[in-house]
Amino acid sequence: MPRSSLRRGGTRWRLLPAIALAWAVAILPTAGEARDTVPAVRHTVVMDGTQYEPATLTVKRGETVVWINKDPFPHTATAPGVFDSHSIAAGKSWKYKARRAGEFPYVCTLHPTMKGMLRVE
Ligand SMILES: [Cu+2]
Repeated sequence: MPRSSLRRGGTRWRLLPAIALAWAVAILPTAGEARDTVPAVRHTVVMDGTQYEPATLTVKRGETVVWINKDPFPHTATAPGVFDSHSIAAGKSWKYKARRAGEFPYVCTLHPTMKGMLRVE
């Protein structure tokens, strides 16, 4: 009798991580929403097939843009005088925090046909 109740107590302890996980999953979407109100938004531009996707991106000041190179060769995201990723190797990424408002056309210095536009409001 005491032994079986001990075992039952042990089972409850083993359930604790599962309960903690369920609780975390339940509150995480709320935490995500709270984070959106803070200016820590992140946008993604994928470099694939020697193109930027999306080619034109509009963000708000203070938001971050991440370029992800999915091509098997390097690219850059270069807006002369504003930002320059330099060479982003295959499979790598580079991020830029958009502090300046404006329209910034950018290119890949390695593939001049590769053009993008970053609008910062
Ligand atoms: Cu390129």
